Amino acid sequence: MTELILSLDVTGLKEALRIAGACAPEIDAIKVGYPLALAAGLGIAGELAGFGLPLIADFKVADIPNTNTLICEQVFAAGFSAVIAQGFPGPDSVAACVEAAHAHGGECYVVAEMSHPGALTFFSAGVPERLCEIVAETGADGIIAPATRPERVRALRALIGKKKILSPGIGAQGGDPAEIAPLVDGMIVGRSIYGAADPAAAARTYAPYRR
Ligand code: 3DU
Repeated sequence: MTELILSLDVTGLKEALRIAGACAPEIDAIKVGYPLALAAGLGIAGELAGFGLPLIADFKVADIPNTNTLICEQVFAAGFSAVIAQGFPGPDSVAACVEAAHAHGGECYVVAEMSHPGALTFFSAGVPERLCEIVAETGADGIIAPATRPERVRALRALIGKKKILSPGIGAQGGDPAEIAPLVDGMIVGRSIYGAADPAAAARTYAPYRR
């Protein structure tokens, strides 16, 4: 199954709730990042809980293990069901996020490769492959991989097997849902849904790619 994950990167609480409510029947999860969490507070998880969808905290957690644990405890106490961490701080830092997530019955995803052009400065030369090894070593639940580079998603799939791949970069960043959906477990879509005049209708255009 390929899920549709709404990246809710708006900065108004009312707007966030209006868009989430309109899109809820068309999506499988909501991703909240710094834009909304900093604007509305971590309590946004409680506000969104009523829609009955998994809530992914995209905080790209990237600190020492103890700080990662403290961050993730806050994330899961607030009601999120998954957290996204960076893998470059190393396996012990990732393990701290995975342990906190699993202790709360949640999930932890690790950024293996980012989707924007400049990502290749550091997410190259074997680094994403090493990050996939860290995912395996730590028992993380999956990776974030770029919809803008389907060939890279295929290469990373070969390394992580049945673990999940969630993929941002569809729509506004140029990724094609028809090409990426068969390769991944979750399509992460932000602006092309929440920025549309009718977000629910925009979300429905992804229905053919939700399997
Ligand atoms: O480009 P969009 O508006 O569809 O939003 C994509 C979301 O996914 C956004 O929250 C961004 O911060 C996040 N993301 C990437 O776009 C690329 C990554 O490699 C990781 C996360």
